Amino acid sequence: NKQAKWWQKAVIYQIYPRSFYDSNADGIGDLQGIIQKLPYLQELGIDAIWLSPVFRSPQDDNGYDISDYQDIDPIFGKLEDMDELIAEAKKRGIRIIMDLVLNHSSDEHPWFLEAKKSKDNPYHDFYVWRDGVEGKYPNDLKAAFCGPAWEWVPECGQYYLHQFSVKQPDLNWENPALRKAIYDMINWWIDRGVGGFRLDVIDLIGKDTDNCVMAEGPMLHPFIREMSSNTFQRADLVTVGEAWSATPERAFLYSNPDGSELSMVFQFEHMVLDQQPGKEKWDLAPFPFVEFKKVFTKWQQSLYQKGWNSLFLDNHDLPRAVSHFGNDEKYRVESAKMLATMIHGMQGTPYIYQGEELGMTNVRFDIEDYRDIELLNMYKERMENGYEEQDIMRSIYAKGRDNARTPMQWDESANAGFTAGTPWIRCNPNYTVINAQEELVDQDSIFHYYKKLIALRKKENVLVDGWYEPVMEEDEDVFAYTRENDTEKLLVLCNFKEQPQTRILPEEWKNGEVLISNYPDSSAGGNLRPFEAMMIKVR
Ligand code: TEU
Ligand code: CA
Repeated sequence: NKQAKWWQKAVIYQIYPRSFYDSNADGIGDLQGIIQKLPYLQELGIDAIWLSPVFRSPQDDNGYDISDYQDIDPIFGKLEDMDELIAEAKKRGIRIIMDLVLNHSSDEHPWFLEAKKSKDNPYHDFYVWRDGVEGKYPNDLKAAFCGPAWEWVPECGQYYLHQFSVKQPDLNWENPALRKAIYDMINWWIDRGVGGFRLDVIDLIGKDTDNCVMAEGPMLHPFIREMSSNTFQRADLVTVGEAWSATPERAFLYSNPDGSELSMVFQFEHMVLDQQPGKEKWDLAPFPFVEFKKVFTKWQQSLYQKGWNSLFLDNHDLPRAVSHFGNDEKYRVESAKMLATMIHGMQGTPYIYQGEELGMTNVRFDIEDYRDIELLNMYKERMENGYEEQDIMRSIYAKGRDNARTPMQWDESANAGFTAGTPWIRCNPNYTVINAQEELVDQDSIFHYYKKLIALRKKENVLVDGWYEPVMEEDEDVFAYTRENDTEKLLVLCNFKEQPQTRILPEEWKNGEVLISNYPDSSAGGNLRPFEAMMIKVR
């Protein structure tokens, strides 16, 4: 039997640093703040922290616009703070995963400042340029944050490509000198002791610009393999690529067990089902529950022994899991635990997004209180295009990225105990009832439930290596599946609805041992209360 890799048994916690904990009262979370909260994370039992970008950045897109990959932004601290975080986390058995944004840099990166001076500048070719005349774009490509993906630079008489904001010019991976500079930078971080990397929109780096192919371009996998062999393979790291376009077939390459590319990718098929096909995430559609289950089945079964899944229901770009898929009012606690059971029972590496372990919820602000560039650009564009304001706001409440970016709710004191100053974004007013302090003392809290789930993953091998088989896949209310290896078999049973359910379950389950459940007296009798969930060991 092949030995599992450390990251196949790990649970990873994502921190969005500016919203986690502010140590110096400037209203922005920082590295010293994370260091102070390490005991909390150790208590939860996680193995690694994925840190959203803390590199030097003008913060146009909250750090996903990097102007120096080898320094820390002063709002977060200094390089020494980063070294201290790596060392302090290590003492607690926690590795630090950094978030590399390699598809684009900031327009304030020294490379771009040089590149835009002239066509002959040695750095010009670090970015993607096309000749043209002002006012006539090279093609119709649109930027993710609204408007055309091209920006005119008079000094060069050329346009540069930016798939995200104007301040995020795309890097030109075709240029070997750029690739070498990136590999050197990655190795510099590996030598500083990081535990791995999350690779932002990695599916975009192999683009074929002239044919408007951005995702999964022809050079994508050759570039990843070259990067991996020059960097990641030097150490026992975890690497996770963000790949919105991934299919299982692609994931075989990305997460090939031979280690030639990455450890795993984030794919988003389960996250985009409740939007209108071919439209934007703001164009809401009903949530197709049966389809949702089938997407999980497809990924669970296809990647079995051929790759590795990332398991998640939220992150810094997505709505809060309990608001998105559960019930964030009457059954908030039950449904948050139910969702956790569903995702932590699967094969792959589970990711917990900060505050998910508390059941933090979406927020409803007035437009002035939002901060996210994507959301604000969309609001402006749709207002100009004559959309109804209330429809725009409904989309923002459902899908806006700031839902996930309100400050971590530590306690019931002012500003949720996140800062002694004025927070960069308002807190969710429900922090007086939803906060870490309350949940740490309450043994039945969502926090303690996550703690148990994490501990269970360390104990039950079948959670790591078992085959996934769906049960009652066409059922409109219940999400059920089994996990099975040579010696063990587990049943995961989740009621996704607030209505009680009765199902006839196979005899062999009825005498199983309830390993964990979100009601004090669950049994596999086939009666499920609102959002009831359990894991049962059948043998
Ligand atoms: O997100 C990738 C991405 O495609 C996003 O635009 C995504 O579609 C959107 O946020 C969903 O609402 C990554 C980062 O996770 C995101 O925070 C960055 O803004 C983006 O890349 C650019 O670096
Ligand atoms: Ca601060």
